[in-house]
Amino acid sequence: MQSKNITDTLYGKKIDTANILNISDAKLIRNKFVGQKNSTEHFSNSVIVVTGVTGQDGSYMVDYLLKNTNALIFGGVRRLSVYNHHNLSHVKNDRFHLVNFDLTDSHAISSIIENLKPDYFINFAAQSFVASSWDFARQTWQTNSTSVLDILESIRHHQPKCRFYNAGSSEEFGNVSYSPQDELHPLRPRSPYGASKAAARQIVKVYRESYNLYAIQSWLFNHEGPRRGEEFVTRKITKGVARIAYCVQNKIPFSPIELGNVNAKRDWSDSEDFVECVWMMLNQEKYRVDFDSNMEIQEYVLSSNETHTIKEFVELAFKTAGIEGVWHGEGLNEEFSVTTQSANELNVPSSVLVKINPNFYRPAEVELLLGNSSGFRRDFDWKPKSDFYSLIKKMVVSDLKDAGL
Ligand code: NAP
Ligand code: G4F
Repeated sequence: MQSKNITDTLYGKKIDTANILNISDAKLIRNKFVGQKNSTEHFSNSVIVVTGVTGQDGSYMVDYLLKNTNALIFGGVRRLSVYNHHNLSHVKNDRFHLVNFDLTDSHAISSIIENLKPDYFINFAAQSFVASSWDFARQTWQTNSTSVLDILESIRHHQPKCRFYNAGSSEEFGNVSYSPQDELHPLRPRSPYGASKAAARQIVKVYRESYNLYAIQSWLFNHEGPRRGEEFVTRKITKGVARIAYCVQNKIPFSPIELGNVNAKRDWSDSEDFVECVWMMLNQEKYRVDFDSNMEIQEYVLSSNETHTIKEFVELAFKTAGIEGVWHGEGLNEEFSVTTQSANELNVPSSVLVKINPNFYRPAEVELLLGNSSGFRRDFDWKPKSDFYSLIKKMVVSDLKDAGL
């Protein structure tokens, strides 16, 4: 009984499966909303299905849509044994509902599209962790590729006017042949994950061209934020920094953060910037500054147009928490330790902040990613609000706050 109570109130919120609608109840809400529709414009009073809403991008997308549209939004969530809705716990709005939905169940996909007849289907659900894609290659393929085909088939049969967005990845470029990578760069994936997104890209294109669907997949370079999953390198670092900062403040000895390839380079943006771009891409006639009605809809690269090593991220994250460090050693013996000056000032109980653990190396690595999003920035007259420095600060400050600092 005791353990049930603890699980039920994990993250201070009760699990309430009654809040997750079955498809019949969702359909009633949808029909009532559509009955009250007061505009015929595609992007007004829309019905939108967003998948992956418990994750980073899906939850930010919901925030964006609730703030910037008058749409009715259904967030697809799969049944799990333990509550995992903490990225959504702040959302209280009559225009947002959760529906039971597993991407690997083609009947569920079909039922959602047939019954809810969405104007938009925004697919952020995926097996999104590259490192796990070697361990679960088939499940990655099923979730990231086959399911996309299932969604397209359902849209074509039941709701061909539905606009479909699928989250593609810079991992599709993989072993890059030139930098920066733009929309013309060849697909050279290095992981089952990258291959699954490249396959999805091809089928989205085929359905767009064969059936004249508004179906697109952008190339998203890495994007982060305080809601980022804790196994991805940025959040692993900022969580680790907060843990160590807490130990330093309370004079508790600490263990270092353990990382793999710290020389890899990534092009990092803010997830909150990108969800806005996704909505703009789905409404090109409204947001493209150069739009004319003969134009084909386009797929775009989204990136910061800067690349940084994992090492740089580490240095800045610790610096933001007031801890200065320095790299020394090579290969597996490389370490990031508190500088002598910082050690004296802070009177730290341990000195090694980061060490290398080869278990975090991958069977094949993408060493460098650097995007060129000038196409999107030009066509939509858009620029990001966040940069590398403000992103790190936002993530570290959030994790320090969670640690009570
Ligand atoms: P994320 O935080 O890992 O979220 C993934 C979401 O997918 C979670 O809500 C997860 O639900 C859901 N999901 C996984 N399998 C599912 C299934 N079988 N049925 C229903 N839902 C399922 O990922 P993210 O960072 O927000 O990324 C969103 C999308 O963008 C993904 O497609 C990812 O591949 C792509 N992308 C991300 C980045 C990036 O840097 N963030 C870059 C390029 C592309 P649970 O909570 O139940 O696990
Ligand atoms: O944070 P990561 O796990 O992200 P990765 O592999 O770049 O994938 C993310 O971005 C893709 C877009 O390019 C998305 F499509 C994908 O869904 C995901 O969101 O790793 C970043 C880099 C890699 O080079 C990795 O080898 O960091 C390196 N790294 C070094 N040590 C580590 C670690 N990565 C993780 N996760 N954990 C480490 O300890």
